Amino acid sequence: MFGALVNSSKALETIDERLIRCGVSRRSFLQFCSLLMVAAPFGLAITDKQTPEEVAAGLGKVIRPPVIWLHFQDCTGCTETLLRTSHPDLGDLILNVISLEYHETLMAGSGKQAEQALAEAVKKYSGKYVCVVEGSIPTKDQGIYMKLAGRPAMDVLADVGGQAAAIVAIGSCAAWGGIPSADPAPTGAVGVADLLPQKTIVNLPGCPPNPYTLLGVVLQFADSGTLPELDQERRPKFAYDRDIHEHCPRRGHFDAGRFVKQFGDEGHREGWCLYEMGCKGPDTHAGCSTRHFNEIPDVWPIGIGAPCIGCTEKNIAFRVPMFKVIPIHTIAAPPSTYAPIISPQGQVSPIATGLAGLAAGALAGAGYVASRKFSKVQDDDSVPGSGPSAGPETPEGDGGTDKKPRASS
Ligand code: FSX
Ligand code: SF4
Ligand code: F3S
Repeated sequence: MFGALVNSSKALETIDERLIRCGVSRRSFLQFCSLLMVAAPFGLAITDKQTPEEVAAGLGKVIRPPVIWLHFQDCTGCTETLLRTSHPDLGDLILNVISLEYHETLMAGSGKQAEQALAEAVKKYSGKYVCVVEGSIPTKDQGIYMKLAGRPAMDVLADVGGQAAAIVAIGSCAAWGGIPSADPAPTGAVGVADLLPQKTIVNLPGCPPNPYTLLGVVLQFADSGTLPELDQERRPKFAYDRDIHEHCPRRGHFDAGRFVKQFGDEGHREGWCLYEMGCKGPDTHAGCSTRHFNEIPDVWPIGIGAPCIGCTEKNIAFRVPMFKVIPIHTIAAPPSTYAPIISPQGQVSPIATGLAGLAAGALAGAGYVASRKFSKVQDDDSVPGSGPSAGPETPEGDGGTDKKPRASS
């Protein structure tokens, strides 16, 4: 796309030209391509290849996409996750792959100089740039709670976002309001799509999200002018199609009934399941369980022993208390009917085996009791998605569930 729109003006160079000019090693570029392939194993034309060399060959010909990056109400964690790579040259490479025309945190200029840079970039690439928005936008009281050069953030978004070829809302704040929109939302914070519903917008929620998802989307758009397939929340399916629970390395402990009961207990030290500590993995769509952060294995919330807070889900993160236990919507068994927590690891109990059969469709025995007990939790009105319709009816006097919602701290 940018090849057609921008190259004629010789304003931008290809990724290959840039990397050669800046002396970036081939090895670093291939490493970058490998990471892109891991982040987007399917659903993106640019990574739908057999080897990193093939990805590099295609990517090298892409014109570096002009990107204008706006900051609103945020913690800058989204920018940090992009640049805090474990290898310094990788962070440098990212800034060579895209053409970052404006970014308040990274640019040297300030004041009038910065405003001038923004105006010039918008004018020069009008209709051709990708606008990345980080942070939520305050709307209460005509948006006076955040101003840039005297203009409310809402106006800046309408102007800069309005002239973009596409907008990427990076992070939960830009996607749907995030932390600033948590009750009582004093500034009336909303996400980009609430203000510019007609624009082409891709939401990349996460607090923060995986940076390679951003790069994959931007580079595919630069290459072909197309976006990956999105879900109903405008999230690219290649990164948000599965839930954390599905591929969580602790899933075996969940299935065998081994749960952390308290931070620091034996189960926590052994790496058992964090469901009873409020883990929202069963209801959270994101790729974190297989695509870790900072290119370091196990660097993600559950990998370091913290429950998933559901940061990619607008009805969970900053809405449901962090340590509150959520219902399981798929057929699964409650811990009370599984093997006790003291059972040795590596042994699958007969009950758990029976529940595997239940998942395959055999609604019988302990599994049936299990699913009925879970409906006790599902009836909790304060939990989104819960309620009588969310699961089988719970008979009175069946003992209920032994799960108690925890107070948030
Ligand atoms: Fe929000 Fe980005 Fe959370 Fe922070 O700035 S998505 S608060 S990690 O980083 O906007
Ligand atoms: Fe992993 Fe959380 Fe599911 Fe346990 S509940 S298996 S920690 S995602
Ligand atoms: Fe967020 Fe949960 Fe991943 S908290 S970073 S979606 S593990």
